[in-house]
Amino acid sequence: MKYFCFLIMAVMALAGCSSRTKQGAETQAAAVEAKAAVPEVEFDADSAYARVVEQCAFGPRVPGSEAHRRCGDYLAGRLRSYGAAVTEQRMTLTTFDGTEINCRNIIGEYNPDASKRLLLLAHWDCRPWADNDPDPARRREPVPGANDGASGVAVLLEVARQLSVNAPKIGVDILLTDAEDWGDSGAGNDDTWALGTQYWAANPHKPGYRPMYGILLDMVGAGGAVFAREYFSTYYARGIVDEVWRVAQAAGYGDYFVDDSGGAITDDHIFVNRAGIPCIDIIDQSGDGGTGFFKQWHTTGDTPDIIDTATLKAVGQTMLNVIYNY
Ligand code: AHN
Ligand code: ZN
Repeated sequence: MKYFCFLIMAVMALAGCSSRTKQGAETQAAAVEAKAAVPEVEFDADSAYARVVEQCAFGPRVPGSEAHRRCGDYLAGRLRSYGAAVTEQRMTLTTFDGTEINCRNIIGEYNPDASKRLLLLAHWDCRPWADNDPDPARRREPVPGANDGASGVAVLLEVARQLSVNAPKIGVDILLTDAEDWGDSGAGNDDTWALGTQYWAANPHKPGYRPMYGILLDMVGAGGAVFAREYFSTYYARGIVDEVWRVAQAAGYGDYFVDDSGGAITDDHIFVNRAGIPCIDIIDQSGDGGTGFFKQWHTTGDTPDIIDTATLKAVGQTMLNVIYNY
């Protein structure tokens, strides 16, 4: 019996030895690198989904509405509860149709003194009209904004919760932008959209604010989402697109983060780029509805039931991997 045990141990030792010698320095280095790339922090998509439901429970967050006011308080409170240093920009903006709206951009900072920073942003307001609704009678109702609004915010709130538990090496700023969606869909005028971000770009929350780059999340929760490489993102920040898509694909989310080149989309990132901060847009261009976006885009059907936790996970985990790879 003793002899038998010894034999097994000897064989195991020899096998281990030979496999070790076979493993070249390069493979070992690759293994170490792969290990370092494994996310230390797990994005909880169920938590993110709960944040979508909570936002939608206020009703459509149309600027000026009671739902908007109450949800703004909720968002600032959430960021505070996750340990962010929260500042708010409150301003009155005039929309293309002449409406004066009380707006607020909500900013949560992590590691405020770190010079190497990342800006993560998403709009939290809802479009006042579901002008794309299949039922013409409902086109003057507001959009519930589960995907178009709440999904990006929900992912960033779960990122914030993780940041409060695992301090990142770099600084991270979460910017929840207002009045993105009160734009004129009839005119080819960029400037009617993203009013909150335009205000922020002209009045940064910190003078001389210079993050390394920004990542905008817009419509990041619908089942079957496809994140093609959006045109302006590639134009202004190709290297960042490449890196974020590489990180996503390495984590197994290549079905979402595809290598196709996408359309040119007027969104918050345009005004961040124009302010000199490279910024990409992760935006669902699955094109299901013929609009180029998800099927329920700017309809009354943009409700939490169309949100898929697998999509939230793909985007949220990619954000965490990007942050914690520094
Ligand atoms: C336009 O339709 C011009 N831009 C889409 C930006 C947007 C609307 N994102 C969410 N809702
Ligand atoms: Zn919209």
